Amino acid sequence: MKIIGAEVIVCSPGRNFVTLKIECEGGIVGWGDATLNGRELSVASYLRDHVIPLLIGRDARKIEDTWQLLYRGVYWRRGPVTMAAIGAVDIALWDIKAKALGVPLYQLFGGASRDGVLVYTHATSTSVEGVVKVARDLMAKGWKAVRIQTSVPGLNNTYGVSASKGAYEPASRGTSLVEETWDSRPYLNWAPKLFEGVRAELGPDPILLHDGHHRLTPIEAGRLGKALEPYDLFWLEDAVTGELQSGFDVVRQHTTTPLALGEVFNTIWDCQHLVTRQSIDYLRMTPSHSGGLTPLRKIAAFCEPYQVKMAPHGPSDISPVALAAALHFDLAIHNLGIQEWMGHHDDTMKVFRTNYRFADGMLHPSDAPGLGVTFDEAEAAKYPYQQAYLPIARKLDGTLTDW
Ligand code: GCO
Ligand code: MG
Repeated sequence: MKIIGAEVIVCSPGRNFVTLKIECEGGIVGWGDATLNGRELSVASYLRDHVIPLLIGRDARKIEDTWQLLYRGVYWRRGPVTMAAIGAVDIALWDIKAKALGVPLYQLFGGASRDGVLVYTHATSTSVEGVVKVARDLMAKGWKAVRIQTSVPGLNNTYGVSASKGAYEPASRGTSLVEETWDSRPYLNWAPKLFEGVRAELGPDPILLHDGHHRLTPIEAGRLGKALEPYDLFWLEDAVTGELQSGFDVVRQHTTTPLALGEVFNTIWDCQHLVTRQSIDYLRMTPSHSGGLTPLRKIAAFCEPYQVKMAPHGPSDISPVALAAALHFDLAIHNLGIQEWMGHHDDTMKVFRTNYRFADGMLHPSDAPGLGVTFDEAEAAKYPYQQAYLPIARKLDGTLTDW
């Protein structure tokens, strides 16, 4: 099964996506997601200029060997651009293999370990009352798990809260950078009050999550986790940036609130200490940004004996192709925690046609052969790429800080 063609398609149906198409002898086509929010064209070039010339003529069935070639055979390893490019190739090759065998991809990973994948989505608002209303509406639609974010009194433009009405979308089009403000003190005082108010209204049953988006120091995160313990969070995500893996040992000493981390990680080397020290509970790595399903399955197996569960990142900047890849992975592995599913813009769903099934708070990737997602190239051509950037954050005195 020789690879006879590969193409990168950059489009912007609601937001930017970089999609890889790999075509084989016999006509089977596989799809991969190479989207890296705010740096899309760098991955497109990496694929077009450096990876695709190596793929043509290779046997599409040799997924492990191709992965090793693109990772080990380059000398310059790791990093978000490299790993997003390798991830797109790997996802597309798994799509091809499953299509060639006529099975949904999860069957190649040992079959389904569960009936469906528990998913969470986002409830955001400027107030406790507002976020409670959004969460209630979501639960009425069948959601069992909801991430709660609100504005922080005293801070402008907090992470996770839309400036305009509608779903939260962090990247903004054009070249002027959106600036958020950050100060840990008002946030640390606000977050426990927020969850006290939400639990008082929603009761003990709903699964509630929260994302700190890398902004606290380890000791601040320890204080927050401790203050949130009475409100039974499923997790506190990205309390501290992940580069300092031992920082999470400090957080862990101070709280039993479960900790999640890893949406910006690319390889097992980003989480090795965190996992073996058992200083996190959920690992947020996702196939597209982590070099694909081949390494992510190994990472899941590495996490299993340490009781760390996988919980792939699934915001709108993960395309429906990578989300489907994550769902097949989630359905099959033993140590699944939860899957994020933020949903996509209507225009995105005109380009990517999915067969997901949502019921009772769970999502199923479908039983169509392969990933179960098709990409409409003619429709994609209607939405040309638009430059977009993620926001930045500054402290109240103007110092640039982690967004
Ligand atoms: C999440 C994430 C996203 C990121 C986004 C950046 O938990 O869903 O934190 O909202 O900010 O993926 O591109
Ligand atoms: Mg996050």
